[in-house]
Amino acid sequence: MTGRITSWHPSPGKPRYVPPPGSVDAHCHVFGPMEQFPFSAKAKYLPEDAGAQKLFALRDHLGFARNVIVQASCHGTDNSATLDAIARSQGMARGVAVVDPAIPADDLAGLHAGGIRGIRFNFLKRLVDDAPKDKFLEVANRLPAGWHVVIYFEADILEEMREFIAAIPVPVVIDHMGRPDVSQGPDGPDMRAFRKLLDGRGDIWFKATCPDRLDSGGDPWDDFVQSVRPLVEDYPDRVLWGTDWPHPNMQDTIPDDGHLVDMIPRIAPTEALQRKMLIDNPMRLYWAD
Ligand code: 0GY
Repeated sequence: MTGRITSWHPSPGKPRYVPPPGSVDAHCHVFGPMEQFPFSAKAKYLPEDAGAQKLFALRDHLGFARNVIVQASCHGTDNSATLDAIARSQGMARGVAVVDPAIPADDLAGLHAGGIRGIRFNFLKRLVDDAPKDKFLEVANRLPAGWHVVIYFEADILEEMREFIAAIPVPVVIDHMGRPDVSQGPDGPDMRAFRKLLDGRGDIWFKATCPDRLDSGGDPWDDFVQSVRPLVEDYPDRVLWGTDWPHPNMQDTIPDDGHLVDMIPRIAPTEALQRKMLIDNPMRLYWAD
């Protein structure tokens, strides 16, 4: 692997859009610091440190109140950096872990005590070596009460994911809507297939995230807005939003986080929708207790 990479904006702009008080950035990560929390030997990228203090400074700068920290693949199944960030948040962060499917029940309970409320199954071949569906299902069947599963996959494998997703016994959150091709528009095949997935179960949620990953047209991400806004409007109780900071692997097209926030009213055009997406929905999933 080559040197460490920086994938986040050095000085994101102040957004014009002001999120309602109590808003949750429901998809972000921490990297390191490496000296304290070394990266996994299996990591597919080696980022510069982007720890809790930087994340909380960004949260405040953007006008958010809370974070959901998703364990990034570069830390493998060692969730220490994520747990440390949650512990430093004074109750304002919760997390999603990545675990060895053979994890003992006591360790799951320990993660719960540390603020974890879900586990993530990553199916991106460029990020992980394997994604054993049978083992994933086994651990999904013995999660602590109130937890959910987060799944990251790309649109080209959605069809082969249907049976697996149907067998998951807890709510399911799909990262970045399963990465549809947003240039197809809201009625294109990718969005239609994704809607079919949502229509099959009332407890599948999605993150309306990562225009920078999904829209090759770039900022201000008009294709993303055009494709995603109808989805947010049609499934208002199942949508989450997040910055994706520090934007793993986006070193070539680093988004300005202020601009990401300014996109919120374009995909959730009413105050009621914004409240659901930024507060009510993530609070239900991550701070139910
Ligand atoms: C994301 C997307 C990516 C990376 C990871 O765990 C990760 O390393 O999730 C990606 O490279 O597409 O959600 O942060």
